[in-house]
Amino acid sequence: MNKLDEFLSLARPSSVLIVDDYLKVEKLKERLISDYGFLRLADQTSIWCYSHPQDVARSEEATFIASDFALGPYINTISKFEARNLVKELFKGSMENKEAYIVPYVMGPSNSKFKRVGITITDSPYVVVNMAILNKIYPDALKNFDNVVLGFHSTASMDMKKKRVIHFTEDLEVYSVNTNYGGNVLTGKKCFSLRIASYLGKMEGWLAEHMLISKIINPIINDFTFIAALPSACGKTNLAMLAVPLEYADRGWSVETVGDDICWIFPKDGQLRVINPEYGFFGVAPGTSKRTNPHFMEAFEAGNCVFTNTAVDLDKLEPWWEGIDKPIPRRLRTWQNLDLIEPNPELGPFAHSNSRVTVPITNCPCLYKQWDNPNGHLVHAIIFGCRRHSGMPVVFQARSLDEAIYFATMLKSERTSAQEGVVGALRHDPFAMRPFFSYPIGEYVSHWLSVFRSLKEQPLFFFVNWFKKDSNGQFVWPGFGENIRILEWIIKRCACRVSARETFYGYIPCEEDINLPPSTSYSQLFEIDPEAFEDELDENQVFLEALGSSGPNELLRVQSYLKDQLQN
Ligand code: OXD
Ligand code: MN
Repeated sequence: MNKLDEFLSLARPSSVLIVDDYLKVEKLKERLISDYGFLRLADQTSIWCYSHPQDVARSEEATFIASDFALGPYINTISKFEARNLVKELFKGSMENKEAYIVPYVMGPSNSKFKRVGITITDSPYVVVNMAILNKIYPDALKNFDNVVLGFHSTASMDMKKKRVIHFTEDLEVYSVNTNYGGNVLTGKKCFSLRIASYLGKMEGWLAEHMLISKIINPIINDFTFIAALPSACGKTNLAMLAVPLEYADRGWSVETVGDDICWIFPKDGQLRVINPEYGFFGVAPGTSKRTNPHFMEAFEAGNCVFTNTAVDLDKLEPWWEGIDKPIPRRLRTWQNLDLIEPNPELGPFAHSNSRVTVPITNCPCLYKQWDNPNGHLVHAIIFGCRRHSGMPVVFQARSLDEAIYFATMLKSERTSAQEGVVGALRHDPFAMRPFFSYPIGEYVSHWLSVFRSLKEQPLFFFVNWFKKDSNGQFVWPGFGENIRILEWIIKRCACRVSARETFYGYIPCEEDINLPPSTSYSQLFEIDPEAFEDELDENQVFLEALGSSGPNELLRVQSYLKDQLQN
């Protein structure tokens, strides 16, 4: 018996449908409307859905890696034996009286040697409809199960206390149960593309990262490619599809998107090639507007989207959320399916702060034409970003590979609503991968160092923070389209067009080399309190020690160099 049959005899669905074409997906979309009370929106191709009120974000506490070894900080481990027993218990009869859907799919361009394939079995039509946007249906995956990543998902009883997402990295299997939230259940996404793929990358010499991929068309370096890691809900999608201000557009600048969330990185002939394994976006809705991300708004208008936990304007049958820059609708359905007439704004928010839009990548008006080039894209710059009101300048460049890896490991960011828990608290988020590590962080850092040391051409490393505030709590940087000014400096550094000012934490722009908007103050953007930095180094020391024996010595060396420099 193969693994799929074994699973089916455990979960016991009443019937099984192989979803090997998009017509079947359309029928399931119909079912979401007829059986689940979701809405078809005015464009006729997009739908609106809502969720269980406690199933609105990724659940880090419920996510596990099955391993017989302790894997260190940020990884919940469960022994393989216990995990197998738990899977049996949680999935036993979980699909009774339900239909099971088998979805074969490919990640990455199907004609690329970098591609990987997966099969997901689920009892949730919502999952199928979303996966058909984010992944490409690929019936060939069913021919041979070798090296195929298998995802097993059941909404079961939706008992939130029994929510689990369990990964067997060596066996290429993921089990997700008692949840229907995208990041927990779209097994091609975080589970496969990050957790399983980064484990495979470690074994095979490549990297799977929580990064966007974008091109900048510009007069300095033709076809410039950068990849950028930012924690969840910190602006990856906005940066990936940045709309440049007129002043830049008139001078031939634009940003074109390759991917907004996941990047697979392959060293090849001494260079770095990257692909986006996904076929769509799963972006945060609140705050998105014609002003903040006009390209994403245009992508929604192209249809075939799934809006989850937004509000709906019932007169226009259009989605609505806080920050959309449209008045609160007269007749509104809230994210929890409550209909209100002329709602009192104080009763809001009406959309959940982590409400999402699932969008086909081909809807993106600024999609790079050869986004799915089977050979991938050559990387010029790597950016790490975070959300911090203090302690990090708006941009700096790392002075060396070791320092870059040190600062990436020590990345910290304020918590957002993309994960369950209290929003705003500063927490370590190494490489913006904290929720997605599947093997010890120290080994992960060593793997990065070994991949980058093998290169003949090194990309440059930069760190950005669009969220720095002044002493009155006001943002010091306007963000969004204006971020192109920072990217311009990054390109100039990559092209060796400008020198830089060295500080105790790295290189920052010389005032005359960066085109700052008139409303900003150079010193506010770049100044960091040396005493606070020193405290942070002490705290980093504790973090490094927690990595234990797997923490590479390079990080300790950078740590003591930074400390000496400060003291001198
Ligand atoms: C996402 C996330 O959905 O990081 O991309 O949570
Ligand atoms: Mn993400």
